[in-house]
Amino acid sequence: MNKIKQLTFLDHGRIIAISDIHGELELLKQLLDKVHFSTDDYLIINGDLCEKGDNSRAVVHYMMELMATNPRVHVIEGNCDSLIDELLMENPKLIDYMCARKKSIFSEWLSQLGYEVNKKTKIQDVKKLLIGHFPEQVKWLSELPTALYSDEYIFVHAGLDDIKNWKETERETALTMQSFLNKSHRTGKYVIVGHWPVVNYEAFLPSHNPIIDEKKKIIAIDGGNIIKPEGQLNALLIKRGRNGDMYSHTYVDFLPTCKVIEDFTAYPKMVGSVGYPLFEIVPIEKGKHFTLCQQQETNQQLYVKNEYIVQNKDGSYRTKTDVSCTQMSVSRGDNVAVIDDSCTGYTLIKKQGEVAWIKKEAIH
Ligand SMILES: [Mn+2]
Repeated sequence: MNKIKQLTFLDHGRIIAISDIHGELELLKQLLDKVHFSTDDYLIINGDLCEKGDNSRAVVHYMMELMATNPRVHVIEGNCDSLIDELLMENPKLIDYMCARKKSIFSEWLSQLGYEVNKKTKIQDVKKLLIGHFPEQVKWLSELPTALYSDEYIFVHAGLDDIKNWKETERETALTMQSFLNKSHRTGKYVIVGHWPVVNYEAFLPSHNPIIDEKKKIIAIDGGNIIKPEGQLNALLIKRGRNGDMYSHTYVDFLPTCKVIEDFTAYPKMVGSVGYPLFEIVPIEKGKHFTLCQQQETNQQLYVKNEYIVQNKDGSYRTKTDVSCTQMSVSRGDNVAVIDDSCTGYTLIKKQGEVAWIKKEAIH
């Protein structure tokens, strides 16, 4: 990669890292409010401002303004933002993408101009049009660094190769590498990444909260905003101090919340989850609400909510989507977010970023 920028952080104050906003301006604003973001803070946006959500254009505009007035605000590119290069390089495949993808900065720009693309549109014409109308935005997006680094941290969207000089990681790899937490690096610094929803990593209790791996020196912060229906936009908060940095986090999401009205004690054997991309399961014992299943690739035994089990054409089984197989104890007065209240007996909830089933009576 060649777009790399060096930063120096003061040894006091706060670094806020947010990734994978995907066009959700409202969530971004809510999150900045929630953490009381001020001009004393460093703010790093770890890529994927654009695509998949409703308002990529506005997120870009908002971040451009914030950066113009605050030297402590920095943005790096994600794979979704780097699509701007396909426009500049006149890649004809981008036309197909624009035709298929309505939730995209390109579609937003073009519809603002009242211009409609079809399969026969020439990429050269679209390039000319967009550069003509949105020159600053196009330039800003195309010049975003791939990585930022300081003495202590490296910020990159997806990951780095495990090589002597991390700067020799290909840009494509840095932007698209999958499940970096299952890999390693030898930079000696903490590497902070988004891109791969943390809930995809296997866990006892499925969670969208940032994962800090002290051994590997990796912090993964993608809360699955937009990509997962129960996902969230995370803020990693790094409190700088002379005796070392302290980490905490918070998040916002769109889920409705309610109060627990009756205590519920979880069945302790119900842990884990079925998640992307390991959806194949073999039912072992059907229960009234949950079926004990064996997850094919891992041989783990999990309790899958019956409504989430579907049969493939060849007669085998899988879950219809990611789903928690965990129960969680809750107490009267707890605040929980409701993810799925449509099943029998149990409701799927999120509490402090963690996703689990509770008895319906606990909230009804
Ligand atoms: Mn990404």
